[in-house]
This record gives sequence, C-alpha cells and structure tokens, in this order.
Amino acid sequence: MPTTSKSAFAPKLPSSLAAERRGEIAFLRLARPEKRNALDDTTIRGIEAFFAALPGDVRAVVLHGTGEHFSAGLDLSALAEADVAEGVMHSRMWHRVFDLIEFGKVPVVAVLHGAVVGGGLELAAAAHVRVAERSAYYALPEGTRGIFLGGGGTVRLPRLIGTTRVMDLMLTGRTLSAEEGQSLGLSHYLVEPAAGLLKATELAERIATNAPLTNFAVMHALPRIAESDPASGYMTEALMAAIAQGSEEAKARLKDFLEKRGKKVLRG
Ligand code: 1HE
Repeated sequence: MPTTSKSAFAPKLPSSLAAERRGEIAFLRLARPEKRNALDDTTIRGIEAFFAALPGDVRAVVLHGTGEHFSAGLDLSALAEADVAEGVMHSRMWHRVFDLIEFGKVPVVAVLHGAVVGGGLELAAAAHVRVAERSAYYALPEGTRGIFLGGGGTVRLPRLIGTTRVMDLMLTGRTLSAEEGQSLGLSHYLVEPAAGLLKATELAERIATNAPLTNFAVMHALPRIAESDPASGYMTEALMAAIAQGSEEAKARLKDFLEKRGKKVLRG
C-alpha cells in the first residue's frame, strides 16, 4: 500500500498499542500479546489518545490486535485493589474512551480473532463494522470473576444481540463461536484466519470514499434517530437529509451521476 504524504500522525502511545497511517486510513493495533491484549488503564488511555489525535484528513480507522487473541478484556490484575468509588470512576473512564470511538470523527472497522471476551467484546462493540476471523470466539466471563460489565457492554451488546442473549452469556459463561457470533449479529463479515486485516482495510478504504458528512450522519444521527420516537426520528432524518444533500460535495456527486460519471450500483 502506498505511504502517505498526508499530515503526519504519530500519537504518543504506550507500548501496549501501535499506530500507523496508510493514506486516508489509520490503524490502531493492540500490541500486548504476552497478556493477550488485556486492557489496563494505560492502554485505555492510549486508545483515548489515539482517537483524540486523529488528523482531520484520516477518513476511517482499522482496529486490530497482535498475537493469538483480539483481547482478553479487562486487565484483572488491576481490579484486586480498587475500592467502590475507584470502580465507578474506572468504568466511567472506559465509557468516555469507548464513546470517543463510537461517536468520534470517523468510522472504525474492527478485526476480531481468537478471544474477544469481556471488555474486549465491549471494545469491539464500540466499533462500527466488525470483521471476524473464523478463530474468533466471544464470551462474557464477568459472572465467573464476580464482577460485571463496565465498558458500556450493558448498553451496546443488547443492541447487537438482544438483552436475553447477553443474560445467557453472562449467567452461563458460555462461549459463542465465530459462526454463532456472525449469525447473531456480533460480526458483519466472517473471513478465514489471517484474512481479517485485509478485508477490514478494503472496507475502510471503501468507507473513506463516502462523503465525510454522510459518514458523520451515519455515525452520529442514525443511531440516535433509531432510538428516538418515530415522529422525532422522521423529523431529525428530514433535517439530516437536507443538511447532507445541501452540501457542495453531494451536489457534485449527484451531478457526476446524472452526467454518467458516477459509479453504478452493481450486483455484489
Ligand atoms: C491476563 C488476562 C486478563 C490473560 N487480565 N492478565 N477476562 C477474562 O476473564 C479472560 C481471562 N483470560 C483467559 O481466559 C485466557 O488468558 C485467554 C483465553 C484469553 C488466553 O488463554 P492463553 O492460554 O492463550 O493465555 P494465558 O496463559 O491464560 O495468559 C497469558 C498471560 O496473560 C498470563 O500472564 P502470565 O504473566 O502468567 O504469562 C495471564 O495471566 C495473562 N492474562 N488474560 C490480566 N484479562 C470494563 S469491565 C470488563 C470486565 C471484563 O473484561 S471481565 C473479563 C476478563
């Protein structure tokens, strides 16, 4: 892939993370394989630093992990000493950071492989598109550890697979295979082992060709409209549609199509 002449992107990250930029796509890699990419405070703050520092000309992000597993979730070694107040603040920090992913500047495509468990699944759920390799498996082992979801999973996961399935995962500690995750909606794409990064990069490049305002509307307006009452939703949709189509970019793209320069929608 070509290297970029676009604005430099070298956020200061801990050793548990690595960032790279290729053209309009930025890559964030969980890089703590010796601890199965368990998420400690330093890593969570590093994720925040990455998303906060994204240059305006990056159009999409790919999130992936080094080693055999995407993420073993919360670094359990950090929990032993925390008191109740620290626990609340800790969970609120995860909320803040994962919100920055979900409601950030650009769409995020996550590549899932191996264990995607606990806080790792909560992190994955904050992304917009999920590509799972066949090695991926999902679990919420919080019940077995005597703890609870704390990284936004109680909000995001029921939206993906339904409250009763989250209950089942938490109560029984069972594991879902990559195929089960795909059929339930945890992943959007299911690919062979080691093929996830390429697929995610292709998707990110495709996403990067959309009008930025449309991508913004998809990330910020769509989920809020979907959760509002229908009357408010239709009104907000109308306003968002008018804002998007009123942009210079939309006008140029529509003109291209009408003058036979735009791409046709072809069978996949
Ligand atoms: C860890 C963690 C961790 C591994 N925190 N250190 N998450 C869990 O309950 C999952 C716990 N982890 C596992 O079940 C397994 O480690 C895996 C299935 C993910 C991987 O197994 P394996 O055989 O490849 O690795 P391992 O030998 O178990 O672990 C390698 C090292 O990583 C080892 O450390 P070492 O110093 O002995 O080499 C492990 O201790 C360490 N490690 N996972 C800390 N999670 C915001 S609330 C979210 C709540 C949750 O996320 S709860 C779910 C926590």
